[in-house]
Amino acid sequence: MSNQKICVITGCPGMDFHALAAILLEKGNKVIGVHRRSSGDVLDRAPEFRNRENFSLYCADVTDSGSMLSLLRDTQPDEFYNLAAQSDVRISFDQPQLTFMVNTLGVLNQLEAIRTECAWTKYYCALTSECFGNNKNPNGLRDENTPLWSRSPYGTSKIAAYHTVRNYREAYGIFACCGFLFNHTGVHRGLNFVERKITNYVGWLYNALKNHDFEMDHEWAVMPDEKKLSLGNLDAQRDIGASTDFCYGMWLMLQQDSPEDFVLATGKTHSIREILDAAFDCIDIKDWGPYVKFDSSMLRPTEVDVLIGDASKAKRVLGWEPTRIFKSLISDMVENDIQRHSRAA
Ligand code: F7E
Repeated sequence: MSNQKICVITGCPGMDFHALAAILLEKGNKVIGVHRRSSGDVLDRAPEFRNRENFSLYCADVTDSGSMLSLLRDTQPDEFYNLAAQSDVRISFDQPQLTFMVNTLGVLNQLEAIRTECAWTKYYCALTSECFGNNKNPNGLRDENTPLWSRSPYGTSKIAAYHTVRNYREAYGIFACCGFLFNHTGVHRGLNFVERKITNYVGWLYNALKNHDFEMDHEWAVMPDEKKLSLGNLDAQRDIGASTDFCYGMWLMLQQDSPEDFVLATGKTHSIREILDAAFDCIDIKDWGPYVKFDSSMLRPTEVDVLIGDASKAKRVLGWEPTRIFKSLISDMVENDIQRHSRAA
């Protein structure tokens, strides 16, 4: 009997989609990438999946219940990974309703479709460390037992999604579980997120300085204001792991005999200043001060100050551990962004 599974992933072609689809295909499964309607070519942002054996696309929107029903009816998946989200925390303050529609109603639509069309499907929902807000355990860490506290419409939408998943698990016996994922990143990270915004800038700066694209006096380090990197709160601290590691953790969650929720994190935290140090160091700039300016529009009305996760349950039950460390991750991203800007020049 074939072990090949049918796996649906929403949120194609986002960062985690890249890593998770690669893991699932590598294991010999069929992968269906669910994407929203768009006028462009979806696989322009994920060209490695073009014409790939066992990979196909399906156009559907998580906010449209009929479209989720059709998706489940047509594909009858063994595993369903929900990675679709309005995932930008700051934008969630500007677009709270959209955030709730995608992140919460979207989950409800998927679970209803599973309940009515194929109740045997194993379901994973991507949650977030934003669900814990500023709450922490006495040791300063957050784990699966830390009380939930939202500090943004994004956090609220994900907490509501958590309760929805839990209720479908308890009420209908659906294998539905959640991953409280702390920050994670990689070369496919969106340019709006702070660590990628920084590595993208450093990649651009490296090429601009090499090609003498603008006048700059190195001695006095006078950088034209419009060429500086605009950032908000540099004191926030985040627990940052690798997308590839975290996606492997998602897969492990669905290989278990019973559905449980897990925190995935590295257990270490880094301020935005440390991300700047690490990224600029890759191009031998020790003082990033002259290249960075403050932008108040990047501040949030309420912020989560310091995030550190405790993934000991994932280690104990799943055998999961992060393999990539912060500095090598940032250095890979800078290298990738240097190459990208060099090709674009
Ligand atoms: O902000 C500060 C900002 O937007 C990180 C998402 O994947 O991880 C991510 O959420 C920190 C915040 O990520 C800028 O104020 C300063 O304190 O990169 P971020 P996030 O809010 O931590 C969680 C786990 C998710 O689930 C989310 O989907 O950096 N910061 N200056 C800035 N942030 C941004 N974006 N841009 C700035 O210029």
